[in-house]
This record gives sequence, C-alpha cells and structure tokens, in this order.
Amino acid sequence: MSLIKLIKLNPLGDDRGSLISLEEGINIPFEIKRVYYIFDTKSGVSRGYHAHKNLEQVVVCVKGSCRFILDDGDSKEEVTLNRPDVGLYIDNMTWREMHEFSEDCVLVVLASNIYDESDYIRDYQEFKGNKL
Ligand code: T46
Repeated sequence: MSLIKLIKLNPLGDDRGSLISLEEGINIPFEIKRVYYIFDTKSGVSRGYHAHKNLEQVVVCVKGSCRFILDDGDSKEEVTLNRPDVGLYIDNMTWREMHEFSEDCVLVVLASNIYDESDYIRDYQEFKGNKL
C-alpha cells in the first residue's frame, strides 16, 4: 500500500472565488486538536526529519509548493504538494522530510493532538529501532 495518502478536498467556490472547508469526520479522518501553519521558510532550507509516536496529521499546501518524503522504515516515497485542494495524510510512526519550499509556500497542518515534544522521534536510528 502506498505511503502517500492524498485526500481530495472539494472546492466550494462560486463566481466570486474558491473556498475549501476542512471538517472532522468529513474530509479529516481524526479529531482535530491543533492547527498550525508553516510559512516564510528560507530558501534552501529543509524541515521535518522526525516521526511522531502517536500523531496523525493532514497537510495542505494552500500556496506555493513543497516536496515531502515519507518513510515507514521499510520504504520511502515522495510527493510534491502544490495545490490547496489536496491534503496529505501522515500517520503516526512515519518519518517525514520537507524539501524545496517555494518562496511563497504556506502549509496548513491539522493535527490529532496538541503539541508535545516527547511525542517526537528526531533520531532516524531510534525511529528505525522502534519499527523493528
Ligand atoms: C510535522 C511537520 C509537518 C510548537 O511549539 N508548537 C507546535 O505546534 C509545533 C508544530 C512546533 N512548535 C515549535 C517546536 C520548534 O521549536 O516550533 C518549532 C519548530 O518546530 P519543528 O522544528 O518541529 O518544525 P518542522 O517544520 O520541522 O515540523 C513541523 C511539525 O513540528 C511536525 O509535527 O509533522 O511540521
């Protein structure tokens, strides 16, 4: 099964423009406890390099573009997010890296839990060890 799980988000626009609604249980498959956004990432910078023990997330690139690499310990897959009507679902125990942020990139992230640094695995060898 592919590591890249994309959620198609239905635009509700009319002749004034577009609108997309993110709703728990409708197009977001978990209880939304936190929303954050990533913007103004400097040129050439990569982010991520961690997994979460117990956190599901959906990432939407509402502007610009960014390349994600997901890794479940056995295989790696990548996807470029560049449209506001697609969400990338990231399950727990999935290593993620984000590369090639465009200057105007804005990522909106919905998360199944509040921020907890102890939920992060930031060491790749530790991540691989946890997957055994
Ligand atoms: C993820 C990817 C997609 C907080 O204080 N609260 C928060 O809710 C978050 C997300 C971060 N922080 C602090 C922790 C760090 O001092 O903000 C700083 C930057 O966080 P981090 O280095 O983890 O950022 P990224 O872009 O590497 O990763 C983030 C999320 O942390 C992570 O869960 O999956 O975006």
